[in-house]
Amino acid sequence: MPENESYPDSGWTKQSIKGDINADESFDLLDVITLQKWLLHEQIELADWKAGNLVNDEKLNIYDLIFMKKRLLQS
Ligand SMILES: [Ca+2]
Repeated sequence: MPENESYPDSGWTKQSIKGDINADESFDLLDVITLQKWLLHEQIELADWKAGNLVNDEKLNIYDLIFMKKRLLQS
């Protein structure tokens, strides 16, 4: 197998997945729930808030949550 076809399992530069704010390496409903809770000022920490910054404005807010929900529904 050519080297560039080996699947990124180990040894690849870790990049944050868009929307993966709890940094568990997948974007799913849990991330939406986490952001929602965070927006409601619950005492939770976002592991990677920048991953949730889907509307690129350097802020994390309700618009990102809406985007995130849309993305989830499309996947
Ligand atoms: Ca996640």
